[in-house]
Amino acid sequence: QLDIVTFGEAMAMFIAQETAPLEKVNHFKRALAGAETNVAIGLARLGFNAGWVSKVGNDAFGRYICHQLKEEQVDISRVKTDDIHPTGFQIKAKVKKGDPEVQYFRRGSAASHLNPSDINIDYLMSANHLHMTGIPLALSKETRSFAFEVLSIMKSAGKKVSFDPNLRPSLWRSEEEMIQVINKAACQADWVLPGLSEGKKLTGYSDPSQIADFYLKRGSELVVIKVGAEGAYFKTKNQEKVVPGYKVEHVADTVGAGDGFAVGVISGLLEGLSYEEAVKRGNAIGALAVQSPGDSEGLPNRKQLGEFLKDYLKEEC
Ligand code: KDG
Repeated sequence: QLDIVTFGEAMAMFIAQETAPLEKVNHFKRALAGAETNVAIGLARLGFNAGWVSKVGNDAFGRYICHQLKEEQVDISRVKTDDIHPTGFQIKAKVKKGDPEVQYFRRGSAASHLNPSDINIDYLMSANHLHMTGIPLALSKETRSFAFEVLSIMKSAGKKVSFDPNLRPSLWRSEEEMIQVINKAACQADWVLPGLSEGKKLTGYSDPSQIADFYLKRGSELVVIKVGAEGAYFKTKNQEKVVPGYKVEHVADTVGAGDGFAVGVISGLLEGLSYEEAVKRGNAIGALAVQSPGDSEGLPNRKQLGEFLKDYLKEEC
């Protein structure tokens, strides 16, 4: 039995160890990347049974990804090995401030060949919740069909769905297509978790309340909009609130913060926390995530989360 299932592409990631343009960097450290695997790892660290569905190549990167996920107790029993197509990878710059440059080497990867024939209904039905992001919608026609079919199967079975748009414009042919396809998925989700600039791009509104209304009117239960260091704004049919973020002394890397945020919100709601408490936990895990250079390194276990919140309360007094 799974608490949550997710799917998408994981990649080997090479993080620059020197602050320089990527073409000048000589030293990289290997880590794991993938928005959905970040969320699965974060939830597993908090004690949830999380399963991830995908394809990896029959190569060193594919074996590395599976090894890391097994170590993290993420269920990978439905991950297939593709003997023809390789595992994708990415390189990430080191920056003093702001978002680092990322270059992908993923076109035609094993994961981008995930298609509807890879769906195992029993496996999906064994999960209570689906978390998905907009990335698989961009990877290929096959992954897009896979994603929409999984979404429809889970919705028809009455399961809740969380959706993080995770806009990656470089993976799309056009902005119009990106907006149209992402919104088609987002509007079927129960919990929609965009960043503010993503929400603006997707809805055409700049006010968080109007962005939220766009999805609430189309059937979503909850919209949570990340507003960076300031925290997050959430809205439901009868409640709305800005939940302040946590102060972070040193930001090592902003990539992965949104996935940490999703871990907090999803875990909180699955545990029955109020919307506000769940968003607060999202802010806390987002704040922990930005303090480490890897995407998932900073995601806490229960003890680390408890300690962070305790220390923070002390500082506030
Ligand atoms: O959210 C973090 C992701 O951006 C990163 O892990 C890589 O999944 C990734 C992607 O496709 O950008």
